[in-house]
Amino acid sequence: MQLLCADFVMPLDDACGIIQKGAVVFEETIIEVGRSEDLKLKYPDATIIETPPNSVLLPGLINVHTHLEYSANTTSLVYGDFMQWLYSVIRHRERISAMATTELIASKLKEMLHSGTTTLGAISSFGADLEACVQSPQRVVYFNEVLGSVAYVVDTMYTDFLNRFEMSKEHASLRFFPAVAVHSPYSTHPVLAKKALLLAQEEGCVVSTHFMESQAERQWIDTQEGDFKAFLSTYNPDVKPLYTPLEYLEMFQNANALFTHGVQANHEELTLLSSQHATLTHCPVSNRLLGVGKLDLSAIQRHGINLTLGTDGLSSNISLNLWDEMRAAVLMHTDENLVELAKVLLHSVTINAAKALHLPCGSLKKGLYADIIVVQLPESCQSDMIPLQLILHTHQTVMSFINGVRYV
Ligand code: MCF
Ligand code: FE
Repeated sequence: MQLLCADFVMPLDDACGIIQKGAVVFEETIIEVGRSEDLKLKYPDATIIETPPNSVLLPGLINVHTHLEYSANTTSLVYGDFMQWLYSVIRHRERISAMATTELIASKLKEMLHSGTTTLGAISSFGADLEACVQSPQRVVYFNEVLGSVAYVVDTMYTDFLNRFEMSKEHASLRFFPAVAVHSPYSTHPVLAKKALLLAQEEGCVVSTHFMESQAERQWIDTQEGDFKAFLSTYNPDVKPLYTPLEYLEMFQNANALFTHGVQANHEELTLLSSQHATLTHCPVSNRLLGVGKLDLSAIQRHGINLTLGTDGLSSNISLNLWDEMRAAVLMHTDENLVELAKVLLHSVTINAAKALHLPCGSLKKGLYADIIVVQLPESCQSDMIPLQLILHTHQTVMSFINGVRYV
């Protein structure tokens, strides 16, 4: 049994408080959270771990949306316009993904762990990230992606997806969760999407999808016109949108689903997402680099939608560090109250993310996995400013525990 003390503890449970001179007692799971003075008396046999001054204990961070197979990208892809980016992905993906070896992906996972990410959602297009994900100490929800918009490819694409899903299932554990990703409404044929969603339901796994990311996607689905027409016509000359937006969303009504981006989603779609208890994943840096606009965060909150944060892959980011992502969000959402936004963001990478992924972690609370990080503020700090100052100043953790085991 270990007793970890710090100047501040942020449990990030429903109560939202901060405990000064606090501590967490844990083995593989959390036994108790409270004032360190009280817990030292109550658990005299626990091994005490002290932390440096101005340290803050938090639940390990959860990055619900990344594409590790694109980790070798730095400067190959075209930024600033979604369609130009998509064309560049298609041009370069074979070369980029071949460079993303297990070793490279493992090194990115290690960097993520050092920055405090103890759980992640990995969108896997090819299965090339399986070994690195299985071997990493982090909890991984492994989203096997399915896509293919043309009817005649449905069988081949489903078979390939099913093979990858079955391979990932062989590694299922308390650290590794096979799951399903349906790529998007513009790229995934309804037959393919429905089969994959049925499988997710039978297997009891969570589902991820990209939805309403770009203006081009909005225009295509609403008017059958715009840049997607030319793009999709190369695969099928008389191509039409595969769904209305509501038809697409309704397919997910019985799924535990995470919808990524939603920058171009309208009131009607957000209302439906809310009624389906869906999660929205915000990827602010990716949105900026792909030129798709800025998510209306207050609309997401007004609709009561569970908000999570993702870095997306290095295909549309320069960092997989969630502190970098939260910093970007704080600086980007200029209309939001700064201090309140910082709290919202910390919830989005902890309790909200655990809820979305259906995992018993994401808060410092009795009974949950002891996935705990220690971060250090450079100097003392007024307690109501801690969430904001942490986001502004943190890059790495001082310590990271997963399942009660120390990795950093
Ligand atoms: O989230 C970003 C932007 N939107 C869509 N897809 C991707 C993103 N990052 C990587 N992708 C992948 C996606 O998984 O790019 C491919 C898919 O395999 C695009 S479709 C050829
Ligand atoms: Fe993505």
